Amino acid sequence: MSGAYCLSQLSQISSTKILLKTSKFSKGVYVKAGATKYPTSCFCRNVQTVTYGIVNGSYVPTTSKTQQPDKTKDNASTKLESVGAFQKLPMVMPSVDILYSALRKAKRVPPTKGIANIAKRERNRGAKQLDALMKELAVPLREYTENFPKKKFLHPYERSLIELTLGDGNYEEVLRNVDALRKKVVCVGKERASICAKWCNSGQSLTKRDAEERLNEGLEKLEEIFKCEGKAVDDLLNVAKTLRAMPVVDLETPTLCLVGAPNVGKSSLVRVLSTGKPEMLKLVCNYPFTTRGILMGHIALKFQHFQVTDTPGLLKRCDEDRNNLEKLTLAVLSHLPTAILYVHDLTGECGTSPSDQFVIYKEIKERFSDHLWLDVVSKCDILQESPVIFITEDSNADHLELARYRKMGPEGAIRVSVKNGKGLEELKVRVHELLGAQMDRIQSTTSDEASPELVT
Ligand SMILES: Nc1nc2c(ncn2[C@@H]2O[C@H](COP(=O)(O)OP(=O)(O)O)[C@@H](O)[C@H]2O)c(=O)[nH]1
Ligand SMILES: [Mg+2]
Repeated sequence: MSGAYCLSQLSQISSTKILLKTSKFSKGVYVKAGATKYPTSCFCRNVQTVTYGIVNGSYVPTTSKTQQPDKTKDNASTKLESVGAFQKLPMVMPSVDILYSALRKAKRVPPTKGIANIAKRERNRGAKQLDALMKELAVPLREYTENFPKKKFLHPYERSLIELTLGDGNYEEVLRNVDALRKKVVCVGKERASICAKWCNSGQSLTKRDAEERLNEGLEKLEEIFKCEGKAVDDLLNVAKTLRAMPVVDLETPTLCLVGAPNVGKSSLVRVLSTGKPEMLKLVCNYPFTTRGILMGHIALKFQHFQVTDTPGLLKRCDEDRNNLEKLTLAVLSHLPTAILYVHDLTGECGTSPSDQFVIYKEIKERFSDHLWLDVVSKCDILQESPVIFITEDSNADHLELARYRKMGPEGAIRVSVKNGKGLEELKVRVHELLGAQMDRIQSTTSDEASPELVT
């Protein structure tokens, strides 16, 4: 293994790995869902947290103690992965490393023993070396295409992450390109090996020199193909790196998710609430964003472990106009069982007017009303007595609820400041209560599904 390869592999290991845990649950279970039976097994995975089945049209976590052989590998359109699939992606070698390692190995392949005739021995050596090169190049590519999960089998949260960060269809396209390269390598490799193995050409038997030439031509051809089209593998390597760096949420650990407009103080609060230093998870959005980060922290309280994370800020606009970072926030809230800490900045500092924040808040609250919820008004150290009204707004059009929101935030909201510490103790207590309630929810869901009706 080359040094370059080792380094590149190391760089692909994400810090978020620590969030994964080995599952106690088995896989490959059939859950009876109404009249329809859906297999929920997951392919090629031995680490799993919660599997998802489709029950009455929605994703429901399923667990079981029995095991079913994985007979449904190819036809299970309803097989769904648990979260954490990105941390289990195969390590991808850079294309140059695959190529040079394959060339080195192929060139060491000796001819079959006991061939006395020199020309024949050379032909045999050439054919074997070309065959070996073809295999050394094709095998890793096959492993990648087989072991990168099919998007449709992923947990909906991770499917959204793929679409939002790589762009719609790009994940599949990269895998298709890798497979096309593999097919080409196999086709050309076989063809060149058989040309090399031929003992004659137009009635003239091939000499040792002819065989050597054919071997070199074959090696060069395969090398050329791999050099020209190896970009597919490097694209896959980048895809793997990007996906491994994605925020991972363990579905069995209660998670507090901070939501609100941009710059309202979400990340600052994640830092305050985290015990230990939160990790910065880079969101490498190639289409069309540059690198952004999301803070992910952990809360250890009274022997319990919780997760806390912020989300990209939401603006006042309709879903069609939302950028991918905003869509990511919605994906987190739609697909993950998180408790929400909604942050309101009524100071006008964040750039989104309180009335716009009110509109966003109302929409999100309505949409995700089933989530456990806590509201905070941030930056109370600089909060003025008189409500902030942006010049562009018509304050006469205010209704009572908005006027109240501008002044106090939503009913029951806690006022906090990370600058002077006000309200933080109360916030921590309330957050702990909220996460405790979230834990109860998770446990009751798990025990509800601990004994699903099994169909064998
Ligand atoms: N005065 C004051 N500024 C704050 C407070 N919390 C956050 N900020 C500032 O508000 C800005 C945005 O904060 P940040 O946590 O990055 O917001 P996010 O975009 O919602 O994650 C930063 O400049 C913070 O220093 C606070 O309690 N008081
Ligand atoms: Mg932030």
